[in-house]
Amino acid sequence: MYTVAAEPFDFTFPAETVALIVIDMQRDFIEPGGFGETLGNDVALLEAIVPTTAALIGLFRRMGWPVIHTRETHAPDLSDCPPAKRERGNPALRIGDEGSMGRILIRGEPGADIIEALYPVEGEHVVDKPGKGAFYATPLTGILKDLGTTHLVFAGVTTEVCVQTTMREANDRGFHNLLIEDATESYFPAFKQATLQMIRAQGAIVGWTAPFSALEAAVSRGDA
Ligand code: TIU
Repeated sequence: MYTVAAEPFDFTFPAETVALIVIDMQRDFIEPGGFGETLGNDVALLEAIVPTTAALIGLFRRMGWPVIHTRETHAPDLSDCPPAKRERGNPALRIGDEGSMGRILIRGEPGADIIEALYPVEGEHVVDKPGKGAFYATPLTGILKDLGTTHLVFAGVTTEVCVQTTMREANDRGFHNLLIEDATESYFPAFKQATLQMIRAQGAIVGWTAPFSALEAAVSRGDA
């Protein structure tokens, strides 16, 4: 077992059954002109976590542990996008509209793809999800069952929306969850902090949180 100095207490995981889930590190959320910006957000904040997230992915690749990427996307005919989602708010552009990186959040469009710095490599699963949670209407449950996964490490955006929703889904499905604090970000710094606190409150009611350096240190100490 590896032991990570985490909050609210140590997170231990076995090498054989751990996997990393990187949530929605897509151009549409991180670069100007995409979904995140059309919702009225300053997308610049999110770029800051790219180096740490790249290092986290690199660690899993070096260890030979599974890396799963998710993308929030919809079919070109919007058949998997409920009107309630598309009509929400008063965005400059809605899901499916033509933006500067192609149609907003549509599978196959440049903006819907993962940013180049974190691009998946051969053999890594990429899960397209129509909702905020990565378990809803996706093959993720089967992928994790096939891998034998028991412990999940989380990164990605945004902390309080797709990351938190997916962690709660995972928690209800019996997984042990660790969120890497400096590999997740929100358009709202206060929401990120609140989410970290609510995840680990009440004795890790949803999961644990730790900085990437704590996971790195745990891996350096080795399996014990
Ligand atoms: N708007 C926002 O904060 N997030 C999303 O719409 N999707 C994800 O978090 N991926």
